[in-house]
Order: sequence, then structure tokens, then C-alpha cells
Amino acid sequence: ILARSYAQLPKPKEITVNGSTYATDGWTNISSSILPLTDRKLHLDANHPIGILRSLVEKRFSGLGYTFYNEFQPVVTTHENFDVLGFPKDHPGRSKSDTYYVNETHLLRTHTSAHELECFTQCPTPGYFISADVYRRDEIDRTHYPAFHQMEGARVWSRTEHGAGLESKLEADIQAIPKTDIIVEDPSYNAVTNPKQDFMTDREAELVGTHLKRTLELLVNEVFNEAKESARLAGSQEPYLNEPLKVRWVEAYFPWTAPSWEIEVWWKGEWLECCGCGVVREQVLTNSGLQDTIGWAFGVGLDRIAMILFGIPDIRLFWTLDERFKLQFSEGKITTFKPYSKYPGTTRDVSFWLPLAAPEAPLHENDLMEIVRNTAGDLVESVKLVDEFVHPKTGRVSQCYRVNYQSMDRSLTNEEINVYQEMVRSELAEAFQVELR
Ligand code: FA5
Ligand code: MG
Repeated sequence: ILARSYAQLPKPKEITVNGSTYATDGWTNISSSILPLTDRKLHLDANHPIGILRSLVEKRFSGLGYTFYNEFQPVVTTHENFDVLGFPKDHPGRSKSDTYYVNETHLLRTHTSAHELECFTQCPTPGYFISADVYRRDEIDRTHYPAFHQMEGARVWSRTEHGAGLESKLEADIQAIPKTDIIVEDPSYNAVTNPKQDFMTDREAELVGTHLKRTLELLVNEVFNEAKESARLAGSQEPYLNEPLKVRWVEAYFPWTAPSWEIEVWWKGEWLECCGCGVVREQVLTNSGLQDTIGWAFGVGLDRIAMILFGIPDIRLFWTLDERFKLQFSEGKITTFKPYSKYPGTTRDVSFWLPLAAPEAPLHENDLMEIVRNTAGDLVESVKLVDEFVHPKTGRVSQCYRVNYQSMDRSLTNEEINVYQEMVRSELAEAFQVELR
């Protein structure tokens, strides 16, 4: 009755995503559990937490020189997602174990930066925001899901347009950003470990970096102060609600920006990574037809922020079709999620010996995640490697994974879980020639 995983099926010759049909090849690895997600468009749903968060940010930045793009489809070219951004050929992000490929030349975008080329080329304003669903083959747990959402922002200045007035234009634009009373930790700039690009002067790099930082601080201030307000309205009196908002800037690396940073927010006693950003590399701009131009870009993950903003305990809830979730949220309102029920979870372990002769494609953790996901869908709360050892005599490797089955919407019976677990075991044995224990 239940569908078999892609690993066993003879691959169809064609695959259709969002109404477009593509020829498959040896790269194709989009599974049947992922495909339907590409039509959900949660960020466009005005009454869904992801859509509400998007609107909150867009409202803050409307009238400040940005165009808002929200309709780009998730299939992009390998060129747009990786090559044009300068990802090295051997970057792990390019591998089939990390990325969903439609075929060799097309994939499900792994980040909104895949649209920099397109947006820089066509944007009529100095800056833009783009929000979209993105896809990564990843572990399964409370804060990781193979589909999530990003909002990317970018802003450019043309040297030809501003000429000798460029630096004063940048200074004026920085002054024009609304002020926040956020507490900022910004360690002094390290030109050795996080170098600027040669095509910019020190002063230009400093000004573009400052504009980027003040812009992101404004974004974070808006969102996290809303989160505090929503928690207060829900009756919370936790001490963090009275503390001023604190952020810090951390050096980062992205192949298409230099220098690069991440902004982290101090939230309930820990630093929360929300966003990568940096000064855009000259080559990305010239590839997009922007000569003699400087600028910045950032990419914020929306899901983890929405979890905080709306008090949502599990990232899977965003994708549920249960009305009891959807009916709790409405346009423009930040409200705290009220769990409609808590159904207990049950764990099952699966242990096996890996094949001794190294298989051509060894079992990757993400492959196992996907077999479980294709079999039991969103009934899987998490999958964890709990034990691994090498047999001292034979040298064979044994692994044990623990699967936690838990439904968001109903209680599961032991019989039902046993059926899923049995399917996971046989899928695993067939697809990867492991010896079940
Ligand atoms: C990027 O995706 C870059 N494109 C960001 C960027 C844009 C840098 C423009 C420079 C210029 P990263 O892989 O770190 O970077 O992801 C950005 C954010 O997405 C993270 O900070 C995190 O908030 C979120 N994120 C990443 N992986 C997941 C996941 N599996 N589930 C939920 N959120 C995630
Ligand atoms: Mg990161």
C-alpha cells in the first residue's frame, strides 16, 4: 500500500516540478516526499506564520528603496545556485547527498542567493528582497527539515552614477536608516582573516559594511521586539523580556562575498545564528551586467525565527495540513501557538552491519534520513545515530540509528509503528546491502 522509496524504483524518464517537465539522469534524486512541498508556497500565505513574518519584514523596509520578489520557482540551474557564486567544484554543498537534483543542470535551490544573478540583472531599485522556499538534504530533528525558507536582501551603489559623490551618498544612506537601541558587539575588523576586495577602497568597504550591518540590526530589532511583545501578551513574565536586545557580529565565509559575517542574536541565554551576509564579490555583479558597482547581500533563515516569534515547538508544524494549526494564525498578527495536544512519541532502533567491501556510494546519513522520510513521512520526529563500532576481528562497521515516531496530529498505535519500522528495515537492506542485526 505504501509507496516504495526512490532507491528501488526504476527512475522515470521525466520529472515534473511546478508544471515544468525535465529529463532525468544519474543526478536525479528528488524524492516523492519532497516534490509536493514545492507547490505549498507557505511564504505567500498571508495567514501562515512564515507569510506573516515575511510581511512584517517587508513592511519595515517598504519605502526604503527595495523591490520585493516572492514568486520565483524553486527549480534553478546549477549555474545560478553554485557556479555564478564561485562555489568550488568540490564544495560539499554540491554533492548529491546534500542537494536535491532535478538532473545534472537543474536543482531545487539550496538558498535564495541562487537568484542574485537574476535580481541584480532586473531590479529597478537600488535594493531588493526575495523570499522563497529552499531545499537541502539534511538531518531530521526539531529545527531541521529538508525544506525551509529564506529571505535574502541586497543593495548596490553605482560608481558611474555617483562619481566623486559616492562616499557621501553612502554616508547619507547610512544616516537614513532608522536607528535602533539594540546593543551591538562588533569586534574590530580583521583585514587578514576576512579581507576586503581590491576593487574597493578601504573607506568604501567600511561604508558598505556599515550600511549592511545597520540594515540587518533594524531587521532583527523589528522581529525580535515583536517576539517579546507576543510573549508578553501571552502572559509570559520571563526576565529576558525586560532585557535590551543584544546582537553580535561574527566573521564568516561565503564564496561570493568578502568580507563576510553572520549576525547572532542573544535569545533566552544563547546565541542564535540567523543570517549570513557580506559585501558582494565584484564578479557576481559584473556577471549580472552591473559594471563599476559595489554592494552587499544577506540571507536570513525564516523558519527558526518564526518558531521563536510564534512559539512553535517543532519545524514540521509549518507543513501540517491540520486546521487546528492554520486557524490559529491570521494576517499581520503575531500570536503564540497553543499546542492542540501532545501525542507521545515512540522510538525504534535499527542496527546493521555496513557492507565490508566499500560500496561505490557508501551509506550517507542523509540517505538513511530520506528512506525513513519516504516511508513514514512527517510521522518521524527525529533520526539519530546512537551507536557505531568496528568489529575488532572482522573490521566490519556496525551502526545503530534511533528513529523517534511521533505525530503532530494524532496518536500512533504500536502496530502501525511496527509496520513503518519493518518497511524502513527492508528498504535499507535492499537499497544499501546492509546486514540487519
Ligand atoms: C546561506 O544560505 C547564504 N545564502 C546566506 C548569504 C546570503 C550569505 C547572501 C551571504 C550573502 P547559510 O547556509 O548559513 O547561508 O544559511 C542561512 C540561514 O538559513 C542560517 O543562518 C539559518 O538561519 C538558516 N538555515 C540554514 N539551514 C537550515 C535548515 N536546515 N533549517 C532551517 N533553517 C536553516
Ligand atoms: Mg551557516
